Parts: sequence; C-alpha cells; structure tokens
Amino acid sequence: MESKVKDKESLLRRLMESGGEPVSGQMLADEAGVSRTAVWKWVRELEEDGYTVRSIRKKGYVLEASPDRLSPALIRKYLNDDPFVSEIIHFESVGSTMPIAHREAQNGAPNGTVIVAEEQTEGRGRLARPWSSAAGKGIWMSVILKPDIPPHRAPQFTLITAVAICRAIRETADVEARIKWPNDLLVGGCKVTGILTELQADPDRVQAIIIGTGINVNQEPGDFPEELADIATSLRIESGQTVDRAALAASVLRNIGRYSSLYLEEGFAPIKALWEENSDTIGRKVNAVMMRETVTGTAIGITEEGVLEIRTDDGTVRGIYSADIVPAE
Ligand code: BT5
Repeated sequence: MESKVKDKESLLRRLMESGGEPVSGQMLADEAGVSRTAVWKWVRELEEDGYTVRSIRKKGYVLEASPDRLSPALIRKYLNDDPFVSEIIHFESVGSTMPIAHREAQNGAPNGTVIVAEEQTEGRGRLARPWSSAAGKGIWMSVILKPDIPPHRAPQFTLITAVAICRAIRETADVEARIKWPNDLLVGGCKVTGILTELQADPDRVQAIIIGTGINVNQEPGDFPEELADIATSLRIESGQTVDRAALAASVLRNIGRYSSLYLEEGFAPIKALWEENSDTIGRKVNAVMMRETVTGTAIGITEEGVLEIRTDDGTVRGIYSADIVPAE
C-alpha cells in the first residue's frame, strides 16, 4: 500500500516507494491538500538534508540519492510494513536516547516506539559508564517495549535483544557476532555492540522496558578513542565493507519484534536455546567480577530469569545476576 503524503517524511517515503518513477508534483499536492509550492518546499528541505531529488519537467520528482542517515522514512522502507515499529523519532544529535525514551514512555508512547540519533554526546552504558557514539558511525537507538510481564522477567529482554541483534548483524553485514553475558556482542573478542536495559515498573507489573542498543557500524580503526582502540571493533572493520545503517537498524527492529513475540507466546525456552547457541560465554572458564567479590569457574548456562550459572572448582553452582565477565585463562 502506498503511504499517504502529509509532510516531508511521508513525501520521502512516497518517492522511495515509486522505485525511480517520477511522481507528479500536482498529484502530491492534491493528495496532501497543500499547494504545489508547499510540496516544492518539502523537496527543498529534503535536499538540505542531503537527499538528491531531480525534478523532471511535466513528469514530477525522482529521488536519485539518499545520504547515509537513519531517517525514519529510510528505516521504514527496509521495514517493509513489519508491524512491530509504531513510531520512529529521529535526532541529529542528543545527549543520550535513553532519557528521551523514558520520557516518551511515561507520556504514553506505545510499544515499538523508537528513538534514534546520528550522534550522542553523553551516551552511557551500565553504571553510568560512557558509551562512545560518534556521528553517523553507528546505531544509537532506544526502543520502548510495553510487555505485560512482572518486573523480575525484564532482564530476559537483554537476552532477547542480544539474539535479535546477532541475527540482524548476520543477515545485513554477514558478520558472526557472539554474545558475552549479559549485554555485549563481540567479534574476535572485541566489542561491537552494547545493550542497556532499563525499567519503569510498579511492584508487580512492568510499565515499560527501554532497550538501548549501541552498535558500532562504520567506524574505521582510527575512529575509536584511544582507550577503546584495543577493545572495540565495528562491522566495517570486521567485514571490510561499509554497512547500510538504515537497513541494519530495520533488521534489528524487525528481529526485536519477532523474538519478543516468540517470547511472549512460547516463553523463554526458545530464546534460551538461541542465546546459548550464539554465546561466547557458555563452556568457558570465566571470572565474574562483581562489586564485592569475584566468582571464578566454568559458565554452564543461563536460567529462566537470565541468570548466568557458574560451576566453581569445588563443584558448587553459583547464580550470577550482574557482573562483568572476563576470561579466566
Ligand atoms: C553497555 O554498557 O555496553 C551498554 C551500551 C549501550 C549504549 C546505547 S546507545 C543507545 C542508548 N543510549 C545510551 O546512552 N546508551 C544506549 P557496559 O557494559 O557498561 O559497557 C560500557 C563500556 O564499554 C565502557 O566502559 C567502555 O569500556 C566500552 N565502550 C564504550 N563505548 C564503546 C563503543 N562504542 N564500542 C565498544 N565499547 C565501548
């Protein structure tokens, strides 16, 4: 179905859907209920955003080139009517997408609302650690989910997201990432993605889960700050190719939608199996570094609650709720 033109974004979508065929300015104006000059102004605005729109006399407008941006229209084009995403809110530069998503969720934004930015100036990880989010290089995005579950099940959404992003990265960039419990994706031992799950909840019910995804996409080796040079990588570094960020963002969203539904319909078992299949942690000797202690042993699996189980040398199985995992040998 063709989308109805009502503003600059929907005009862009329509031009994308036309597959290179000119779209008449008069038709667009009639449809939107505005003048041809108003349509022309939207076209000018698109050009200011970096799109190349050709105007062919007596025929109409053709979209010739799109900039490398995470524009809602471009992401929607790749989403191809997938039902999960409700609204995509795009920013050029923000402090962090997380507080914006929290505010939107509190103000009633529905399940599947997405906040995405080209750049974050104060991106953050767990425990308020900084998250490097250079302009135009990655996918800095927060997704609002409103599942009807008790709060203790919310951490499972970190695992659902990890499985979803692994699949999206495989499909879009042809790179195999492995999951390091609980929230990192690694390629060749370096971090390519971090996930941050935050919660708004009553004592017995989740109000909203905000999932932050930081995916390093098109950085080149010198692009990372010095302190990350040895521990971070990007899909471009790993694949040797520039990756279409909008296509990847769409694939991530489609897969978060798909695996959330699978989880809500069939429970955690299928997610657990997929997670363990893609895990870099299970079967390894690890140190789980926590605030007060470090537990050393072999990671043997995750529980229904997403807790990591470690068998220590004396044979005891310890459940780890939150820690940094480092290889023990
Ligand atoms: C994370 O935290 O890995 C979660 C990162 C979530 C980022 C997203 S981006 C969209 C949304 N908005 C936000 O503000 N955040 C979310 P953690 O496990 O605590 O890891 C943080 C550590 O990763 C830092 O201390 C650095 O060592 C490292 N790091 C920082 N930036 C990185 C990057 N771009 N790539 C790889 N590693 C990075």
